[in-house]
Amino acid sequence: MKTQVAIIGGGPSGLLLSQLLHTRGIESIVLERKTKDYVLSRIRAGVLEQGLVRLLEEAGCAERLHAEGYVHDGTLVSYGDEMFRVDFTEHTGTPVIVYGQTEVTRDLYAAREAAGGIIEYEVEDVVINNADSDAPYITYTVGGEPRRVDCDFVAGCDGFHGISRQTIPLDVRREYEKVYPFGWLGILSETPPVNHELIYANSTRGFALCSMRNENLSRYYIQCSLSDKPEDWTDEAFWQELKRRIPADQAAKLVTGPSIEKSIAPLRSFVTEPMRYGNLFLCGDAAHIVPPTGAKGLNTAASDVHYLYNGLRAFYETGSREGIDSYSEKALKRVWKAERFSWWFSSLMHRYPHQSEFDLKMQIADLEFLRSNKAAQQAMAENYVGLPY
Ligand code: FAS
Ligand code: PHB
Repeated sequence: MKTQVAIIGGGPSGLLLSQLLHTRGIESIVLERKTKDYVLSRIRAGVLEQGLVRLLEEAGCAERLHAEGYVHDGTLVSYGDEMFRVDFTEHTGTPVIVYGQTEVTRDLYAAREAAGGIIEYEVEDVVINNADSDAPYITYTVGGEPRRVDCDFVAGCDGFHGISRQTIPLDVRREYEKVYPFGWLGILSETPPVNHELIYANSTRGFALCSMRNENLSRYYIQCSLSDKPEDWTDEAFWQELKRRIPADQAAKLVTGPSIEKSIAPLRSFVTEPMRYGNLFLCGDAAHIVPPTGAKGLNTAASDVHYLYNGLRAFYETGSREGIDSYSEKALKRVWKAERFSWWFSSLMHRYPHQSEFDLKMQIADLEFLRSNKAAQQAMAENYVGLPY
């Protein structure tokens, strides 16, 4: 097969790029390792920045998002029984939209299928050949049958465990990583959310987050040990622990119920530089990872896609290489700001082993400052709703 852009990975990055390219008549093929159902079974992000919303509108995939998504003008932050609100719209004029990544991915699959987009599922043995040439090609197998796609460009959208990043030679790649000494145990329950806005909770027992997907589907997280397994936690134990980490008045109204999904996500900050090697461009989790505290994972994948889409569009429409040549530098500038915010918010809200009494006092002082200072709230709000592309 021959195409203009070969995209490895059928998650939100790869699908959004493919759909945006399609709107400009640029051909692509998406190669996905799993089945569509498997991809849609993953429970991931829940908060969308306006930048991602605008990209989905440009891709013609925002109708359900606007019909079913929830506009959130702010968030709640608690510490012990204290709680305050950071008003995004007051400080930035911009809200966020609460709409699950699963639904974003579902909408993107539907759009690609409606447009006759080529998506190959259950691909294996994917290899990017001649990435640093003008004639890269992908070899892979489906059901043991060898396949090949010749292309102009390759978009590596295959996530943290994909092969694209590994294609960049070690003497070219520089990697930066911070692994956090805890994970997030998350559950999904068919219960009404405890509050109509998210609650980020710092407690002496560890971090907790109260989120939602709709008025009868809630998403909750508690910081847990890296040695924990989901099966170590009964639903009852989870609910009891969550109640001990959020303010008493919120715990009193928490509606509990059976979990329909329970998983543990490890937390890391990770960036690989550069995000380009010849005609291979890395997007999203293939290039960077953030702790989900600041809801930046999916949203930073979106800004990568924005830069790469516009670079490829300029190349095919005008012959200009400026956008693709500046892709890595432009994307990384915003990636590192998202890394900083995610690291800062994680440091503020979690309990770390070996924290001294002084360290804990500094956390509370930081929270009190955020509670009382307009400039501090503005800075947090600007990062949370999404810095400019
Ligand atoms: P993805 O990992 O979503 O997609 C990559 C795709 O490539 C996958 O479908 C995979 O099957 C495929 N693939 C991998 N290797 C391949 C190969 N060799 N060949 C072909 N295909 C291949 N972000 C938030 O903002 N909030 C959250 O709460 C949150 N929770 C998360 C929980 C977990 C467990 C994880 C792993 C991530 C979480 N994230 C969260 C971040 C997440 O939302 C990512 O930022 C987002 O999925 C990025 O999208 P992609 O870059 O498309 O990568
Ligand atoms: C979620 O709803 O899954 C969610 C929301 C905000 C975050 C992380 C996860 O910061």
